[in-house]
Amino acid sequence: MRTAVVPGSFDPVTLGHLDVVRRALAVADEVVVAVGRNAGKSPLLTADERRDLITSAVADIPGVRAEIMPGLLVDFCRDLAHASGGDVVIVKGLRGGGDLDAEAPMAAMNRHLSGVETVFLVGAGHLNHISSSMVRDVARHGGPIDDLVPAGAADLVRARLHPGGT
Ligand code: COD
Repeated sequence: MRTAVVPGSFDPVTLGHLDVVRRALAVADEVVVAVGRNAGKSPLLTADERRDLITSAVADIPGVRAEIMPGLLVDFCRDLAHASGGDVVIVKGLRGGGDLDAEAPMAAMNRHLSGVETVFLVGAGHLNHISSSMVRDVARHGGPIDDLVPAGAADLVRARLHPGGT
């Protein structure tokens, strides 16, 4: 059994993230979407909210589930490997060179810490412009985000950014 861990902040999860999650099944028997904390970011949504949005979005994809990752990604991977008795690989999406510059040191550090490898999937061209930060920014200024995120996410982001409904 091979498990792919797809980690991220997912604040909120986007259609770009979900494309990578689906495609991760090409390299693993099951996929665990790990909702983590990026030390450089202050999340808009709670970890429970971010996990629940993903759980709803992947409900129709067998072999995919979402969990909160409380600490280091490598510790999360090690615990999963112990629980399943199988192999774990990290899977991430790359939208372009900027992502590679950011992701390569993380992949090297995770391999250094634990030996776990990271597999990169090239982002789908029509989704490469989507990021959680841009979704939040568009919504903050009242723009439409419904075709960038899965059902339920847009309403939650808008409610959090505009509690009075304005
Ligand atoms: N198409 C394809 N891929 C995409 C798209 C898209 N449209 N949008 C985003 N992605 C990819 C990103 O390249 C990234 O790989 C991934 O999706 C997640 O993106 P975000 O923005 O949701 O998440 P990040 O980058 O903030 O997540 C960082 C982590 C939480 C994974 C990282 O900080 C982490 O591992 N934290 C746990 C603590 C830890 O282990 N730290 C040491 C790391 S070396």
